[in-house]
Amino acid sequence: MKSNGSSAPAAQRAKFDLDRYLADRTAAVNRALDQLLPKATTKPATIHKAMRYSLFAGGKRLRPALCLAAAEACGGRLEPALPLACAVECIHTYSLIHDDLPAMDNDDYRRGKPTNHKVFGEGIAILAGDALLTQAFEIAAGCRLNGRYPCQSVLLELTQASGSLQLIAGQVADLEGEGQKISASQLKYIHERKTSALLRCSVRLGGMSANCSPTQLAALGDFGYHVGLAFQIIDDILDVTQTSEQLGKTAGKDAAVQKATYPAIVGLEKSRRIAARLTSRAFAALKPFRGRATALEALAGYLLERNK
Ligand code: GRG
Repeated sequence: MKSNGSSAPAAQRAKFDLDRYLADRTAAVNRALDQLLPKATTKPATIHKAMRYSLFAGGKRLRPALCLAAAEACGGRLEPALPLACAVECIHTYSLIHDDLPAMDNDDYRRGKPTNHKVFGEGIAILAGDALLTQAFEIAAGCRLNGRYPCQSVLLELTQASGSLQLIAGQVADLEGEGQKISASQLKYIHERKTSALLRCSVRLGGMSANCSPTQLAALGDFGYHVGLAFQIIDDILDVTQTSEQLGKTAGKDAAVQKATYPAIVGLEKSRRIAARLTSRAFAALKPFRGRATALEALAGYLLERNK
C-alpha cells in the first residue's frame, strides 16, 4: 500500500499486534453485550434467544473495534466507549437479520450459521431485529458523558446513521437497484449509506466518548467515511473471489441477483485500486492524531487486506 507522510511509520504499524488487539477488544465487547442484554431465559425467552443467537454468532466486531480504537486515539478509556461500541453492534446485527429476510436478500447463512429466520421463523426474526435496534438506543441512552458531547449528541449520531437518510436509504436504493443498470455515482450513494454511515458513526462515537476536540471528531468522521467505502468495495470483491465457507455467508450472491457492485462495473483490478486509494485517504485523515492512532491505522490496513 502506498504510504503517505501523515500516517504512523509503516514499521510502527507492522509492530502493532492486530490479532491480539482484535481478540482482546472482541472479548471485552462480548462480555459487555452479555451484561447489557436480557438473559436468554428472560420472558419471552424466544425473542431473547433470537437476539442473542445472531449477536453471538461470531461476527468480526469490526465496528466496535473501530469505536474503541477511536476512543484510544483521542486518549480516552475503554469504559465509557464500550456501551457505545455495543450499541453500534446491536444496530449492525439488526440490519443483518433484516437484510437476510426473504423479503430482502433472502439468505440462508450468516456468520457461518443458518440465518435468524431459518432458525426462529420470519416473525421472530423481524422482531429480533426490531428489538436489537431498540436495545441499541436503550444502551446509548444510559451513557454518562460529561464533556462536549452529552447523551443527546450520542443518540443523535446513532439515529442519523441508522435512519431513513443513511442506513435505511442505502438499503432502499440497494433493493430498488437490483436488476437495474446503475451508474458508479449511484453505487457510491448506496455504499455511503448502507455501509459507510455506520462505520463513520462507530469511530465518531468512540471519539465522543473520549471528549475529543471538534477537529478530532471531523478527522474521525473523514476516516470512517473512507474506510467504510473501501470496506464495501472489498466486501463486493470477496463476494466474487471467496467461497461461502470462507465468508460464512452465501458467496456469489451479488451476481446471482444482478446487484450492482464495483467489480461488476469497473472490474476486480480497478476495484482493488479504488479500495486502496480510499484507504490511503483514510490514513491521511488521521493526520491530526500525529501517530497516536496506530490501532485505527492497523484496522484500516486489515480491512483492505482481509479475506473474509
Ligand atoms: C435492513 C435497514 C437494513 C439495512 C441492511 C447491513 C445491510 C443493510 C445489508 C447487509 C449486506 C451488506 C453487504 C451490507 C453492507 C455492510 C456489510 C458489508 C456488512 C457485513 O459486515 P461485516 O463483514 O459482518 O462486518 P460481521 O458478520 O463480521 O459483523
